[in-house]
Amino acid sequence: MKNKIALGLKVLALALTLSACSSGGNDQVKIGFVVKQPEEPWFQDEWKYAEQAAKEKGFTLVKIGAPDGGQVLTAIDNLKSQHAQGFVICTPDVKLGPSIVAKAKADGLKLMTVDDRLVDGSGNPIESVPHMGISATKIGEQVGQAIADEMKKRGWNPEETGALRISYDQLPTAKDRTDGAIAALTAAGFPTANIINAPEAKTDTENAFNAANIAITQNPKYKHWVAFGLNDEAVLGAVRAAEGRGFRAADMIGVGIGGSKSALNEFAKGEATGFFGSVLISPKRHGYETSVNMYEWIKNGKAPPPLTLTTGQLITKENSADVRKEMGL
Ligand code: FCA
Repeated sequence: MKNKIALGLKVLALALTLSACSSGGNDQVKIGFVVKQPEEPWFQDEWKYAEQAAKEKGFTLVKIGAPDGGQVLTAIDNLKSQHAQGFVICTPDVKLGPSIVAKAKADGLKLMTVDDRLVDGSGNPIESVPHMGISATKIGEQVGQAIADEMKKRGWNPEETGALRISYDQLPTAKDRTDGAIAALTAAGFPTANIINAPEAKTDTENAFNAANIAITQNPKYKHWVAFGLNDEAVLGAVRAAEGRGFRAADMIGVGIGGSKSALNEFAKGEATGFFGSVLISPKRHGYETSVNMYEWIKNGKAPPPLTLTTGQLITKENSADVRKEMGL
């Protein structure tokens, strides 16, 4: 009897040791994915692909929405208390750079940024933090070129056309994108004087609508409008504002950046819309690849590439399904 109990205890002890060992594998890696605007389809897609990486590699993903600086710092502490080893972040304000770097260091967490690159006190990118962003200027140029081509096709006189630059210049990638669009437009002969700056307070549709509405009201002389901004939401806001002022599909050419649900819903509408196209970028690369990079860093000590810039491709109502398929989306 005594022997049997002793054997039973031994078996139990062995079982406990084994279960502790099995959780010492991949499932102990925990990675945070913090985004500034969790309601935006782009960020939901990034999370979706980060989840895919978590499933494939067998780590735990902690998704956190942090729309302001206070919430970013709380999120980092929260990740530490959950025993995460690192996180990927798209910050609500790139100027939080030095605080985010300091906090991650104090909490012993590896840090990588996505979409929006952290800047230091002088506004220069913090190069020590690995980053994946889009090739902002190039993609902006694709937007401007698409608008110029479509204007030509419609035979619009540039002198009678106003361009809405929905701007958010405090974010370098946003400024680069809109500057790229202007460069391509003006290279195609668009008059600089007709480009109206319409600053938005936040990078969502509602704020873009308000910015565009003011700009259109203040510039009643134009017969047609074109619009560009840092993302699809900016351009959708401009398209809605133009509609409200009587500029419908035939008198508006808006080209966004993103190509996620916001753009696809617009393309799926029965009636024509001034939202002509979008430069599709890859939430898969930005969500899946950054998460795998972070995983490799934690698990195998392999640091991510210091800087990765991804490309984009123009989609319109006609070709969006095919191009998305090509991109593996
Ligand atoms: C920024 C924008 C997002 C998305 C991302 C790639 O974070 O705010 O809408 O375009 O870059």
